[in-house]
Amino acid sequence: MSHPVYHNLIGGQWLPAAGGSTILNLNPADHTDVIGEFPASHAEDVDRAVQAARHAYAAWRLVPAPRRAEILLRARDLLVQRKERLAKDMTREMGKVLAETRGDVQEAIDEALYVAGEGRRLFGVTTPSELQNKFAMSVRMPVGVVGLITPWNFPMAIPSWKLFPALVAGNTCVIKPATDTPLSTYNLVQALVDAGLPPGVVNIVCGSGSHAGAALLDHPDVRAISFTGSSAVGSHVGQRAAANFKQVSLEMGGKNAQIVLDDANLDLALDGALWGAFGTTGQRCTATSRILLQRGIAAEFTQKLVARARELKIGNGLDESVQVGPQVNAAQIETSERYVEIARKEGAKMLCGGHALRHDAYAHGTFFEPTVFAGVEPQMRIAREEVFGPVVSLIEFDTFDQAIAIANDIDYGLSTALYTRDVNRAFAAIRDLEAGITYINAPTIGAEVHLPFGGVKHTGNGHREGLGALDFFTTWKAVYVDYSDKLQRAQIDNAE
Ligand code: UN1
Repeated sequence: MSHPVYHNLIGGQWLPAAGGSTILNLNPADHTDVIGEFPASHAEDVDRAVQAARHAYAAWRLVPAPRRAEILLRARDLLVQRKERLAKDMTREMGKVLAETRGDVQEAIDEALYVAGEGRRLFGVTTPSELQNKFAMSVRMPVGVVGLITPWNFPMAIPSWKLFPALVAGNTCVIKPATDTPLSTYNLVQALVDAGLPPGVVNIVCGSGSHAGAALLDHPDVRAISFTGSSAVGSHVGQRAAANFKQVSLEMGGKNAQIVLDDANLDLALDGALWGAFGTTGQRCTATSRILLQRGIAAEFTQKLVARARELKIGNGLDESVQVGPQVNAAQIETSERYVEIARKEGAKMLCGGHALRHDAYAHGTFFEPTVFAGVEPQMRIAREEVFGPVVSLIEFDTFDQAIAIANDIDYGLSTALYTRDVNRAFAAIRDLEAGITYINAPTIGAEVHLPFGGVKHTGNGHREGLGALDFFTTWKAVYVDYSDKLQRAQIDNAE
């Protein structure tokens, strides 16, 4: 069957990769369903895209920010109109269930509204000068051409977190989407183009990280890189960007803990655990991958969790009754299988799941059963390393202080959740959990776009998306206006 062929978007034109090679994009629920063929780009394509972005920057930076924001608002309206189609495209492309891909498109819609408002804010700071008849202020300037490297698990939301603030601030962009999910990036950028975004302001270059991604990192005209992906790749991205004097924002892995105290509303904590661990088939950087259970409720919680995990309906996410879609590709299935083996060897007890599904309706997809390990000790690899699949570990503890210590005793620091009715412990946890995000009586997933998103330790390098993104996509300029009509020497003429 014939399938669509997509090209890169460079300077407003759709161009194949110079080398002519392509990558097939397959439906992870059914590999016989080909989404399309996308360019496998190399340094030459990236260079063209960066030149187009450089060219467009000259005019785009001068468009008043409120006007730039209006394009985002128009794109938002188009995303609202197209939401259902784009959600279906996304489910076909990366597998998560329709309710969730609708949520992913909605996140881009929310981001557009939030960031468009910033077009009339982009606040700077005025401050008194130490000298008379002198005015002092700080204003935000765009950075220039920015490179965006985005993952497959939120293939529209995460590109929107990066593109929209970059654009409203006056930057021009080259985006390299994950090889598993270019179509959702196309759909997002198409909305911007249809909303009137001038050619070259956003360029798409598809291809692998090692070719297209690396070329973006090395390109001398790219001023900043915003990356979301694994900590292993992020470390490499950070070092390479630093060697090229680029600003870099890294959003990486997690090993997120949900803590359940004896006094918690157990049913609420169960709902949260199931959604946090198996929503998006466990493929969120915010996914719940450790559940810390206080001794008094551990047995009951474990038994109920396993019973409910077994009931989850696995299948093609286009079927509205399905709760858990496929993993995105065969490599992710191998990772889940590998960690199941690691956990078993370490002595963890597998209570359900643990296998890829390959029979009948699952034969052409990459499906993995929701998997629960009990008897997990904090030092085990299964308790410390990110799996990025539907695999969750249960760890028991006696005291609240132990729970906080276990939660913190990992390399990552993205999201955390505490279920309790004790307000004092809730506030102590908010203070003491080492993470960029803490939820009280809500699961580890589900961040809203207008709060800061990001983590500490190996999860990030200090930047934040959402509230904070404009700090990354702008650079401060200090401005002094001396209206005294004479030379005034700071630190000298006004000295005591
Ligand atoms: C991610 O997994 O990379 O907070 C992002 C959440 C979503 C975003 C997740 N809004 O779970």
